[in-house]
Amino acid sequence: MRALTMRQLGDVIPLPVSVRPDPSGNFRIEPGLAVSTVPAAAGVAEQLAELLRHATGLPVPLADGGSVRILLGGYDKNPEAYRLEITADGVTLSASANRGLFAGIQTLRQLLPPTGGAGLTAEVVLPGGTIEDAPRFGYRGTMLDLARHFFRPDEIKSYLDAIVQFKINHLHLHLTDDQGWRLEIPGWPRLTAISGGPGTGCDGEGPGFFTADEYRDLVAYAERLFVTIVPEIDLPGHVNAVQVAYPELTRDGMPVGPRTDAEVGYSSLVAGKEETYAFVEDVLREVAALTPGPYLHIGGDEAFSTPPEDYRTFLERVLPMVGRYGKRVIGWHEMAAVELPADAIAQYWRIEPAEDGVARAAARGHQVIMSPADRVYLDMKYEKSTRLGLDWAGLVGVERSYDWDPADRLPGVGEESVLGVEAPLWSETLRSMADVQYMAFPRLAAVAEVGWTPRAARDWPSFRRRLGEFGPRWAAQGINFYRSPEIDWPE
Ligand code: TNX
Repeated sequence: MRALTMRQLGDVIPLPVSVRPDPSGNFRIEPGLAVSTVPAAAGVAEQLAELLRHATGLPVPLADGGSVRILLGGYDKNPEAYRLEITADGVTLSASANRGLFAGIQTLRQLLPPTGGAGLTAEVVLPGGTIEDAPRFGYRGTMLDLARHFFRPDEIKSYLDAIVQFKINHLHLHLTDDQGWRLEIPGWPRLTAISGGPGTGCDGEGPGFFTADEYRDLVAYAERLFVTIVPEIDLPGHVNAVQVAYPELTRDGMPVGPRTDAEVGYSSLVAGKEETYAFVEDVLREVAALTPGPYLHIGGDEAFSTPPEDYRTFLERVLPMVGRYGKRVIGWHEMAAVELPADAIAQYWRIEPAEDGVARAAARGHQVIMSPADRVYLDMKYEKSTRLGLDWAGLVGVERSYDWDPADRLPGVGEESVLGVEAPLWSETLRSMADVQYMAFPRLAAVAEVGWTPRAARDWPSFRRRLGEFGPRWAAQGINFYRSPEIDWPE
């Protein structure tokens, strides 16, 4: 048997809060490896066993007395916190909640060799020592734009599998926009029959939609990975697809044609029409009923063709609906121009600090999700020559997406006001999951560390080195990541 490369205990993304290596505690994986658990953690224990089977080629049953021990309870109040201890006789993972165990499993996974199926032809050794870890921010997200290009549920599941490795715990789905409507709504069948059908999306190349059952199934899959789905219905602008399907929702009731270009800001629901609110209420009620997570995102961005007075009137009617259906509202930061419900969250995407109500909202106690486009928009090109993506917020290399901080980005919005970070991926130029992977990786790994690791513990040289080591892992997983020249990728 030959020794496989053994990882260093701290070679993990995001970097854990505390890493204490102990070389005397290196643990050699041997035939007979088993995972012991308590019944309340059997689900995550099986997820870990499956990863170990894949990495080692061993059968790895769940069994009492197994050398990989999963303990639940009494560790830390933060449900995502965990402790991982590796000694010569085994591995002990503890957390107060299953989601903490799941986070710990993602760490342990990165300490296994990058390629799967090593079997007994190679020796697998885990580095000894103790990791204690907890997130800086509770919300660490990414967004997929399904309106400009639809991705099927199985594709999104594979994307979820890829992002949870970095402890990303929210997936925001941009379900509606001028070019398409991607979720079936009872009573409004033409939304999806017409605006989810053939020829929708940018260049007409992104057709498709979820039935309610498909959406429910996707949300349940995400829940097993401790990811909260955040559905977005973009209002009152970005609604051409609605008006194509239901012309009675235009200002003059006249039909409008479908749009497959990438313009923004030309469409709007009509604040002065009762039909508008009947429609919006049906949609929000249905989306809230289908979504177990706490959030409902109502867009609110780039409503350039909605007069400011109408924008206010519209939101004053619609914001309370979200609360009535039991959800906490999120909107793009433009929403902060109006009086918000106490628990409302603003998602900040601007590229320059500007006084547009976000700091005022923070002063009144609102929380903010940080998504500054010049740092975390995954649809920005890495460099001029990047084939995919846009460049209106500048070029966003890997270091640029890493080397910033959510708590000092906007004066008046400090650590206590920041709920977390989210990296949106708009899909005007994307045509496949391979395109999504190329734009997301490696930058999403950088954003994940920005959201998880304490600021004082982060630095680019360390991240850059750890990221390089991730290359073979992505390659083994078949992920089409961008081999940025900023990183030394091992062969
Ligand atoms: C701005 S950022 C938009 C989207 C575009 C994106 C392209 C925001 C809330 N709205 O409509 O897809 O730029 O980068």
